[in-house]
Amino acid sequence: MVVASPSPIKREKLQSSIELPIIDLSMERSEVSRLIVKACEDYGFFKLINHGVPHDIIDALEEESFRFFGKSAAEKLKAGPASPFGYGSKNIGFNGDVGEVEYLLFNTNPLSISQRSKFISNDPSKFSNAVKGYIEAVREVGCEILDLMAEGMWVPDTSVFSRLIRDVDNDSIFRLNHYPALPLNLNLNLKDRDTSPSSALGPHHLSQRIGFGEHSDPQILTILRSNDVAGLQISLQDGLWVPVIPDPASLCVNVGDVLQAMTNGRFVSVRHRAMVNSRKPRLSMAYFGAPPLHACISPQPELFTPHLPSLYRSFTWAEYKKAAYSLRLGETRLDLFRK
Ligand code: GA4
Repeated sequence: MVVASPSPIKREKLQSSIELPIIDLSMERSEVSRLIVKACEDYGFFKLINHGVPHDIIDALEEESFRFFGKSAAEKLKAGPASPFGYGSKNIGFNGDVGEVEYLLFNTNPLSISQRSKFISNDPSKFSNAVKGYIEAVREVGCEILDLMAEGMWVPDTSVFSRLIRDVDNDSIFRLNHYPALPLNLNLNLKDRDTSPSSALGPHHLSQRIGFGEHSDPQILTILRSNDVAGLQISLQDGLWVPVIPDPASLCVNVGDVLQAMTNGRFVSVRHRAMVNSRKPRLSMAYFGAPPLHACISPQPELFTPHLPSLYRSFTWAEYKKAAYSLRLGETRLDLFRK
């Protein structure tokens, strides 16, 4: 295994927090689909309200998750290693990426809980029912959003995207992330010292620690719910990181690489990362809707224009997933599939 060397401290541009575009699922359907398309073109991210996932389902899973992450390290390790499914701590993927995060990663199809749930919870069926209930509800929301996207882009086959995650062989996964509260990093790196008169930071400064490094999500669509602790940041332009205001009542939806390819680049799979909060632990639950391994991914011909012919070659999800796992977290892997 490759061991990562600590990344150099870079001076980064950080913008004040933004409110993502808000999509209210209870609004009129054509308006919702129009707004979703706009958000996916402009930001690759949006905030979903009135999503219909019952609060008791979310609360049950949050409670079970905190109970697990509150256990001793030795107890939690019994639910590991993450290969890739199971409990993992600090290691992300297999190529040396690390972050201040611990997590449980599950295959949703079939749900890969049963063998491990006895190590995860003292009441294993309570834990697996909480995960099952949440995944079922959130998958329905995911299918609805994908149909609305197709409608909003006037793609005649409106289930062209949702069909992939409804497929009996879909490869969707689910992740519970726990970012423990950690003090700020004291950066004393003289080489990186900013001595310019405009620097308000002085000879050294305090910076937040990285929980999950910058990356794009490989799948079709990600649906993320987090507690009321800030941490998610998105990269809107090169080098500019924008913190997203946390909202536990909403779901945060983002476009994955496969959807960027299928929309011929009209939707953007935006790079994001998670920072650690210095005072409160952050808990996020992420559903990654993915096609079956054998599914052939190609840009939708309806989305070609004379100025924008097909940008990506056809590939299978198995091929793409293999590429993702063979590269580092922050790699822009979709470029390898450009024509
Ligand atoms: C990013 C999105 C999901 O969390 C994930 C991650 C996966 C992992 O943590 O094992 C990957 C990462 C994610 C992208 C590139 C590869 C695979 C780590 C990594 C270096 C579960 C996924 O599907 O892709």
